[in-house]
Amino acid sequence: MAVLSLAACVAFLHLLLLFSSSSSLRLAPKAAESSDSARHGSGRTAYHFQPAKNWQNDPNGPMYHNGMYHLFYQYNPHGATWGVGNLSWGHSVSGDLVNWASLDAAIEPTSPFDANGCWSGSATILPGGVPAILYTGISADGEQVQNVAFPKNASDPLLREWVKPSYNPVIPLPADVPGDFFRDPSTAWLGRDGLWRLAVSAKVGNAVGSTLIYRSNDFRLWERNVAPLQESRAAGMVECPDLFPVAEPGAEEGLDHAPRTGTGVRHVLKLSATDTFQDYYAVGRYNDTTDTFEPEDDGDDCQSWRRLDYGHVYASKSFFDARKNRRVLWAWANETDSQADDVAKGWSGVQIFPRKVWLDNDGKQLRQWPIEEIETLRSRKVGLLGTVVNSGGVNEIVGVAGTQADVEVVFEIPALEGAESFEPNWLLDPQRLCGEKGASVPGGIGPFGLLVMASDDLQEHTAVFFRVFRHHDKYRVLMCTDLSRSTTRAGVYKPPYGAFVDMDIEAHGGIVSLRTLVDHSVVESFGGGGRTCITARVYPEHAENGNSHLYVFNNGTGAVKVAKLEAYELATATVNVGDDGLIQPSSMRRGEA
Ligand code: DQQ
Repeated sequence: MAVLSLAACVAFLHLLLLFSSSSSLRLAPKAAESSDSARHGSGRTAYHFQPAKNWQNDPNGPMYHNGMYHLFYQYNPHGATWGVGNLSWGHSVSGDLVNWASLDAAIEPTSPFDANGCWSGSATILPGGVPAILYTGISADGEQVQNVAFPKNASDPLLREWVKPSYNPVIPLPADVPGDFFRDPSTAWLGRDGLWRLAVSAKVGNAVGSTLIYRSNDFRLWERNVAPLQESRAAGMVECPDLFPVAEPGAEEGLDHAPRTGTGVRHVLKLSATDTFQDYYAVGRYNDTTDTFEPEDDGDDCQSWRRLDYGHVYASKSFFDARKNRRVLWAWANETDSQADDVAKGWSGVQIFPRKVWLDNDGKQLRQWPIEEIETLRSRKVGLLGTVVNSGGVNEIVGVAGTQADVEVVFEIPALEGAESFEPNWLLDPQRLCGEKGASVPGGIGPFGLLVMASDDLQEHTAVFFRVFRHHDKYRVLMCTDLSRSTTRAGVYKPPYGAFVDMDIEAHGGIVSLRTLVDHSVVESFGGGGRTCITARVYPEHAENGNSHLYVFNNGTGAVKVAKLEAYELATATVNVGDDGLIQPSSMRRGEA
């Protein structure tokens, strides 16, 4: 009892600290220490978002509200697997999107309209500042329906308790949609006519991946628009729709959903396709009268659109961050080891490090970049300037812990003419090309890049690299993450990942940049200034107990110059941990402290 009250006092002091600043949670990161190795066993991350234990999948309802960031997430409180009927909305809060405190689940499957699970959805800040959650409930009859929930006390800065009105579901299953194909309401937005809109995924009639629009004037009675927002007829079910406006090409600020007039305004539609388990997006025109979306350059099938990430990322969701006037993206990066491994370690699933997203200068593609708050974790720094890496060269970057690092490197190709010639059919399947031309296959210009999470003897390493090809009078840049040597452990999925970077390297003076975030089991890479992103999950055996190394390499014939390299060791963020003095209000209430 005495121990409990002491713990409660410590927790209360932390709670006071928590609110001593209106705009930021005082959850401090701590330097990477050897004692962290137990915590990081089996790939547990140091600064990517994870609950303390159990299963998580999609990010849900991210928002910035009253000086606080909220992240909800699909959570199974009863174990490390998905657990269909158990899904709840886990809930954490943060002052900086880096350090997080865990709260009680916001929504749990306790009502007839969600008795079999509370699935994905979004948050909307209503006029007057009160947030609302829209989510999919799996009803007692096993049907997917759309529900609403509101804070019990909107002036609670943590928004700890949520109320599900008894008038739910606000959108029952339509007659032409099968019971298990109607889900994932988007953030709602107000049209110029004063009506709310939301987008929701459905399979209408025969195998059509539709995104439907519903309108409402009171957030309670919703009416379906006859036309869908978009149809991906060749795709199966699509999920987790995200429609958002983007500022003019090259402008990095984000836009909220306020109605915008004029023909210049463009939107991005992101869909998650169940057939491929990938997220796709198109830049296009959203017509706010007909509530339809036309991709500008891409066809109707979302599976022919650009991918948000060419690695292992799904069910992404963005939100407008009014604090910093930017659009921020979250996404789920699932495990790639076995389910038995997940059960043994007691957890599964991480979120990508939050990314700022904006429309590139070319007006066609998004750029993505880790939010600047990551810099608060940076500690030791090492660098290179103007180092030439000759053919076959492998230069170690010494001085930062290779399991928790942020590496930014600018490569310069002195002579692009040495590039291999390109076969046009390679455009069809860059992932396969990365498999055939892995890091150990020499080329003309490249492969060159980083070896991360490398063991002393290099038996284990993950290669993130580029190859440059000559295609008629143009150059094409291929970016790959080669997992073939990432771990010696059996039973891990180790595909090659790859995509072309949509940039003119010649016009950029032969320069291409790479940024890679390394976090125990996550290797998250941004090529060409965030035009191409590849997130991989890795499970190197050597990293369980100690050193991991970092190298720059060049396995091409032509020399490559490292115009600039900055590698930072990153401290361990405070992410939903309850056993090191951090406040955890939910445990306090349950007397578990
Ligand atoms: N995950 C949720 C669904 C969504 C899917 C269930 C996407 O709402 O469609 O956990 O990963």
